Amino acid sequence: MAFDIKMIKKVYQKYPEAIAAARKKCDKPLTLSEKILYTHLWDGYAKQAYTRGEEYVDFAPDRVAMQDATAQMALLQFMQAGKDKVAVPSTTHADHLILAKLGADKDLQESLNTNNEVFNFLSSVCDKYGIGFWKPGAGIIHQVVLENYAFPGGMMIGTDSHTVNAGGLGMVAIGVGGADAVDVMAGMPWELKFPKLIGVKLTGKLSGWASPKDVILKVAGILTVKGGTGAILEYFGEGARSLSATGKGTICNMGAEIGATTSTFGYDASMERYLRATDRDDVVDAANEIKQHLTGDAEVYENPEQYFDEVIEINLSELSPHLNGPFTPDLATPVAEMKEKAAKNDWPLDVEWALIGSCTNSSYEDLTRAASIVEDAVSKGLKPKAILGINPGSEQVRFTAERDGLMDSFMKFESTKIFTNACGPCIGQWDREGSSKQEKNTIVHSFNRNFAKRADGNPNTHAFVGSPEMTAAIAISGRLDFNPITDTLTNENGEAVKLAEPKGMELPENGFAVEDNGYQAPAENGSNIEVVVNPESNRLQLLTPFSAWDGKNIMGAKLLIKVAGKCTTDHISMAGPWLRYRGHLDNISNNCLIGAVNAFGGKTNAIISQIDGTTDEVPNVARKYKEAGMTTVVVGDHNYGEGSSREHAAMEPRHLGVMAVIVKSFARIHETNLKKQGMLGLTFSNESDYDLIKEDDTFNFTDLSNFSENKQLSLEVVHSDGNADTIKLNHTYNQAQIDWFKAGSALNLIRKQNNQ
Ligand code: MIC
Ligand code: SF4
Repeated sequence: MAFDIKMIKKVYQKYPEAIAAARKKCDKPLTLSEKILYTHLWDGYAKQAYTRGEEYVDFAPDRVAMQDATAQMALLQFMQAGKDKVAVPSTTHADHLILAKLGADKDLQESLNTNNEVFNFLSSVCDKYGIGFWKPGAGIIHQVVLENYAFPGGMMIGTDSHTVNAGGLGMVAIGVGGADAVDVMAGMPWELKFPKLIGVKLTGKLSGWASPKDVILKVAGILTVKGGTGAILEYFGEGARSLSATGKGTICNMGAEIGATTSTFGYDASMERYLRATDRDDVVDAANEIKQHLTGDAEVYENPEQYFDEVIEINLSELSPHLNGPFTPDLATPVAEMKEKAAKNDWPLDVEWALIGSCTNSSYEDLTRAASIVEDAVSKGLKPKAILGINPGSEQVRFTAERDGLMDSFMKFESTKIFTNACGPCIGQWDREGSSKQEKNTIVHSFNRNFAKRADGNPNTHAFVGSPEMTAAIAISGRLDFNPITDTLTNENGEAVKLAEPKGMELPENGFAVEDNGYQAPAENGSNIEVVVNPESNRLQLLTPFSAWDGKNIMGAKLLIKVAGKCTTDHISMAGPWLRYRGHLDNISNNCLIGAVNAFGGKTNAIISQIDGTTDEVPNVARKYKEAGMTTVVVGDHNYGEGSSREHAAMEPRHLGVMAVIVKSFARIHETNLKKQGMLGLTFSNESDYDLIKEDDTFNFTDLSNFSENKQLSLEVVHSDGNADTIKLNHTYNQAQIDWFKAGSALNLIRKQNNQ
């Protein structure tokens, strides 16, 4: 039986009438995305049609998911909201904090020792407030959600950008910051700008080495890291139906890498198969009753150009394997072109590590396809040149894979390392030998992100993203430019052999199995449970509310840093070793913007303090300004805050006295996180004004006291020679969001409302 089946049935019960109301107002055939959005309006059935990409709308998501690294801050905020219990089914998953080093068992035990305080905190908060807790080792949040909670036509939010993975089961699942999760858990509406819609028509059928991962690697190449911003990608067509549900999950998962709000697929037989295999016949039965509502209307898919804002078409039969990277997930290269491109760009060709796993590609099907490559290589007398590392997605996948001999297959390579069912190297939780040497090197993995320093902390590690089967093939060849379709390898007997095409199994023949799935149900009544946070703790710190705006124009602000080029959330608040401070705002603020490149001088973590002219690390300078009672601003380039949902990237600058972040453009989640934390997230009206900003400028927000919806703000930039430029700044704040700014944060408002 599925978790929360009553809630799912209730959602489905509403569907026919809610969709009828939406049809009436929209007066046109509906896409799947619209159906899900209009059935989840906070105010009940549709009373109007919304303008995509423009209007803010209140929604009522069905559930919330959080992972350990973001849940700490989300739950610390929820504890301040004054509620006894969460208003919708919610779960927390312990997956990010486990370091990959020696192998699954030892690493898990070590992680339990080092993170004990945090795991106990999460476990007791969950117990108290009615939140399901998936213990360390249970698996990666998105794989566990897909296996247990995702349902066609549902809407969920999660404090992780790859929450979008649940689109593989036909959900609208959206990544958010913790403060958004607090809204929903506190029983309040959740606001989102009504997304634009991009239709992706998939024709043909995958074959040979091409995999679902290659679909999204190709889409990323087409749309780039910001091409999906503010949009839902809806996949359809015969090609879509030919993909497995977990394959669909892979495609939706990496939609985060193109900035998409989310991605989704219509309900089909693959989803039915997956739901049944994961013991959810009850969901299938309920879904089948309203089947026609759980996919887009036929007219939409016949004439997509009329109903989507943009349409992309991909013929799966023509798709070839890709490797994307280095340093950005949208730099797509078909493997057939890698030889030439790698040589031209001087990318190191020798590969030391090939890693399979992450929420993107750690399903049973993924492991079977990769294992088939390993088996083939062994049978042909090939030995791997690179080390193969594997993180299974969940305990259920691991247990079943072990039962079915897949782990034995991987272990036929002596050097293989099986790590815990967790994020591991994907988020820098990897104790890679020798990585401190800063050597230029290449790794290949089946993850989704490959930003600089992300996997092993070494800025010179060139990480490339590929499918699990390509990753396995590269582990064997040890070469980045290996093309398994055309190239041969030399085996132990000196013979030239070719790898066979991967073979996989969508679902385990004998069904999934697991002994202990690692789930901990919350207490029925948590009122007596005490959540203790030690005031001396290094890891956890209760939050002190940010102060409210004094209503005056901000005058005399200084530049903290003008960032040049790519600035992801990994640059703003690095993960890896810093994950340990995710529950302690003051301590984690010591990583604030340390990865961002200073536009003056091109270095990271070296800026000049305008107080005393000394060069110091970003957090130190920020603390000096704060101590001196001076406000600061951050200036940045395009797609600022791309990547993670971590609100630390907004809270840290806020904590250190930054009041405004002014950039050419924002990534969606980060922009909202800034607003939620009571900051000004602004964009240059004229992009080239970025070039006007000098290191020792002073900033005056001259009309902030009239901050209002749809009205630009003016910024006076006073240069050290006394000259000044007045420039215009755009913003996307609506009235409610302006109220967050005035209150000092969205949470301050909630608290106020609860105390009334
Ligand atoms: C990531 O993949 O970057 C993370 C780590 O999962 C983040 C969340 C976090 O920073 O904790 C994400 O994707 O949102
Ligand atoms: Fe974990 Fe990596 Fe997935 Fe983020 S992308 S949730 S770090 S596995």
